[in-house]
Amino acid sequence: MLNPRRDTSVVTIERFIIEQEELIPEATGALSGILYDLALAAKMIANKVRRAGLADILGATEDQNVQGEVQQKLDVYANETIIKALDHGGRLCAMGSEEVEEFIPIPKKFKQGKYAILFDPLDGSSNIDVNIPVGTIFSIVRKISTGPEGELKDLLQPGYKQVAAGYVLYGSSTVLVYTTGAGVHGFTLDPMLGEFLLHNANITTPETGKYLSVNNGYEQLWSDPVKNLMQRYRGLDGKREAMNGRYVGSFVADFHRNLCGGGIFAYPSNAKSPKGKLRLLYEASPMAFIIEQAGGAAIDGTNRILDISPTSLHQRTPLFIGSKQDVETAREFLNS
Ligand code: FDP
Repeated sequence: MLNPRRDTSVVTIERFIIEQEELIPEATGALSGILYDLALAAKMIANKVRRAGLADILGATEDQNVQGEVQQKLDVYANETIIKALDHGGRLCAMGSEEVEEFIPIPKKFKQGKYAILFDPLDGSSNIDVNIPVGTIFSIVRKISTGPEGELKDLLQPGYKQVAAGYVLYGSSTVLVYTTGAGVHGFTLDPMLGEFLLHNANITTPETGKYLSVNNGYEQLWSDPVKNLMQRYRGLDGKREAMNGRYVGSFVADFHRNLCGGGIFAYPSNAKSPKGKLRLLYEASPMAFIIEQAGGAAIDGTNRILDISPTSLHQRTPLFIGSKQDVETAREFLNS
């Protein structure tokens, strides 16, 4: 039987964005424009990722990124593609990339806009060479500085100020999921048409779920409360059914599976990484906006991720994100 939404979907991302924009009388189209540009960049990156084993784009460059990690060639390609897709439209005043140490200004030759964007161009990139899904994450905020050009403070805003956030998963198909604060919507790239088609409007995540995504390799470095929490999730204290362990090691892939099936992704602090690994502005905050819109929750162990005021572009945060009840369990264990 045909699934009328999926099998005959003629709702392209462009049409969907326009229809959403029409619901907001004061909208100028600038945010819609940024989302189109991101969809274009995503198609270009997807095209490159698909050809990764064929063209000379696998492997590392000679450089390290700001986190001291070796940069993959595709990291660099994805970063440049997003910057070039977005810098000239007159809609943005500043950009921040997980791959770039400093804030990225809009070149003077282009008009300045009223939004700022932060993005992780290719998350999970240590997986690229072995054909495991990777992703792009983005977060859009309003300009708050009053001068003619964007400033660092435009990027350093708490997550509850986001006007849009989303991710692209380059997996068995390419999926783009975003929110502008009115639900979470998912699109799949039809590679023959070159269009993102709506496959799931108003995605919600289960209240509690079956998937547990955590890197158990850090167990000996965890605090006792974190160890006890993981015992609970694994059903070892007899108080809940064991969750299924699933850890791709690509945050976007782990997040997407858990958004759809329910459960929790955790990257706790550990003795070697007291702030965990994930970046507040490029990873945790946008995904927190999405999960809350889908009915889930995200905390750093104690605080709601969206309430944290960032002090630097690349700051890290511990993260517990997913189904509401499973995140609540984390809060109980880590604050008792
Ligand atoms: P990567 O370093 O491959 O870019 O934050 C980046 C990230 O991947 C996440 O996508 C992933 O969830 C995490 O790191 C994996 O870290 P561990 O190897 O420490 O588990």
